[in-house]
Amino acid sequence: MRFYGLALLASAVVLGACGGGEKKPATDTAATAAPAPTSGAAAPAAPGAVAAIAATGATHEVKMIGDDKGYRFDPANLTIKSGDAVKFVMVSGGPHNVAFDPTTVPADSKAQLDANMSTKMSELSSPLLLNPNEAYTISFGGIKPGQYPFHCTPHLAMNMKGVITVQ
Ligand SMILES: [Cu+2]
Repeated sequence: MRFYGLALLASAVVLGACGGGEKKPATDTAATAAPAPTSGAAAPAAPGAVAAIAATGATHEVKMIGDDKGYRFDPANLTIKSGDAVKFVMVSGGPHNVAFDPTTVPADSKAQLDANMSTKMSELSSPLLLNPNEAYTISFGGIKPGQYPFHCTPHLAMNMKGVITVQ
């Protein structure tokens, strides 16, 4: 939202100053480059592509911890509503990440969850968080009710895992 606001402001300034902006927002360029749809109704998505859906509800925090008691997510099990977000915060003992096993994620929400993860190492797998207070937030917008088991890739063998239940 903030980016759109800034982009609009910047465009207005450019237009006002030069009377004809030469720089188009990246979204315009992408839209122009995309193949023209036949319907002309909604903005077209590439075949098979799923757009991220932003969270609209509460943000739940999960700590990523590694200390003399072991490696763990805290809480490891949490129940959220579809549309909430989960913010994973690196506390100690990193690197940690959050990864969903593509074989255990409910099939009808797999593509949406993958789209909602902004940067990734691979499908359904967040980048590594190295430093304390680094965070990675996942929107559960558009995610259907079900159980979403997750784990930390570097510490999977140390049982660093949990389950998000979406109601
Ligand atoms: Cu870990």
